[in-house]
Amino acid sequence: MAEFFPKIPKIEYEGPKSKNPLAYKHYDPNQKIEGQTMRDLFRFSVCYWHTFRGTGTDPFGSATLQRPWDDGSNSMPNALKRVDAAFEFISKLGAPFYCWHDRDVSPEGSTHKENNKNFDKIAKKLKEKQEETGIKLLWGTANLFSHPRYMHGAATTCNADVFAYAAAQVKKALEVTHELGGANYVFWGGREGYHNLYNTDMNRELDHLARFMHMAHDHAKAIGFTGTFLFEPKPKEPTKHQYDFDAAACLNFIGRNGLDGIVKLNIETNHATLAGHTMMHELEYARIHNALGSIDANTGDLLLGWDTDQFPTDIYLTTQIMLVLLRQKGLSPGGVNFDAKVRRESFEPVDLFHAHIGGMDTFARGAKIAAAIRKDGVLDEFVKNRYRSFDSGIGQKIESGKATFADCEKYILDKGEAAPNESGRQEYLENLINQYI
Ligand code: XUL
Ligand code: CO
Repeated sequence: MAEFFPKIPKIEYEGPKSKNPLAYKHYDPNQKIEGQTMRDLFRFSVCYWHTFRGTGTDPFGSATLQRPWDDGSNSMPNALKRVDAAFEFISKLGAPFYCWHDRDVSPEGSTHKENNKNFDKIAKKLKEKQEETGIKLLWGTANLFSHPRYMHGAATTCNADVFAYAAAQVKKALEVTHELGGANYVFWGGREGYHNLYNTDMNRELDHLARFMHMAHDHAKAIGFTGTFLFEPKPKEPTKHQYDFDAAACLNFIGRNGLDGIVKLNIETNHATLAGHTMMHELEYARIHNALGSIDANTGDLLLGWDTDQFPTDIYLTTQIMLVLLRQKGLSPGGVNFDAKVRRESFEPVDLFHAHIGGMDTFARGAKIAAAIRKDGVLDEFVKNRYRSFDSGIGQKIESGKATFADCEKYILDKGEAAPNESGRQEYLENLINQYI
């Protein structure tokens, strides 16, 4: 069979001195970081939607991206051919995983019966290609936002038939994810939110969303799917008030609806910054709640302020991400999925390689830097020391739940004034991190 990327060789690790743009300078899949190979630590994944369905359209202009294998149609032969192009790309890149929405890989039919028939045929081909190349499915998900039927949302729609349609769609997406050995299943809210409370019963909508997730979990149990469910926070776009605003909102929803331990989080960088947080904040917030499942690796542009989904190239960012990920020894069964797209001006197929190579190298560098910081123990030591007043005396009594307000009052009345504060040394610590970058 003719190749889709004929001029591109298999991308290899050549080390930091290499000048070859089509080689890894830092991502060496066999190199170990804190006892784990980079391959296992990152579990890099290529997303099907941006990389194989992106066209370069924006609200002002039409498609720009050259994808010679794709005739732009919604036909099955085109979808099947795209699978070959996708697996050639992912194999040459050397990424171990990929992920999809149902409609990225499989054309929408005129009935749900036809959807399922198309999906079965595509799934068969995906399975063959997975077996042939060893590439695995990191997660599957369903597109519950593009079709006009989902204008009011899917699980949070006001139309019960649309809820039922979404349930049928997720049932099938779960079954295909399971059939393809998917390690996780993602819920991103899509249109699960609202624009105006004049027409919205928020309580009812949130109840329906919880019901939907429980129904998905019940079906997973019925078919033997044991992968992790992941909820992906995003504060805005497409609705004004998304119910999955940030990690804290998602965790509140999970806890309030009996989904603890069933649903974890898939944290995306650009969504974190749109919510007014840093990625490091969102990751640590999820981690301390034992809910950091996977990440969508990308970055936004703070000067633009929408979901630009750019590839990550900032070493400070990936250092901060890796400082958190190394605390929990990586993400498995989750991974680092490039939910990112090349700019519409980067229209040649080779740009897809530059983008992913850059993202993987930036993560590898961040991991090396984070591991060096952790090895010296400077940050951990500083933080531990900062809270030492809680290791004994009144602090220990407070932490262990043995102190009452009355105990605190007596302690302070006896003492007269609190012990003096110490400097937080933020600038000193920022300088210290710079020494490792
Ligand atoms: C949208 C987004 C989605 C999810 C999967 O902003 O990030 O692509 O990752 O539905
Ligand atoms: Co995402």
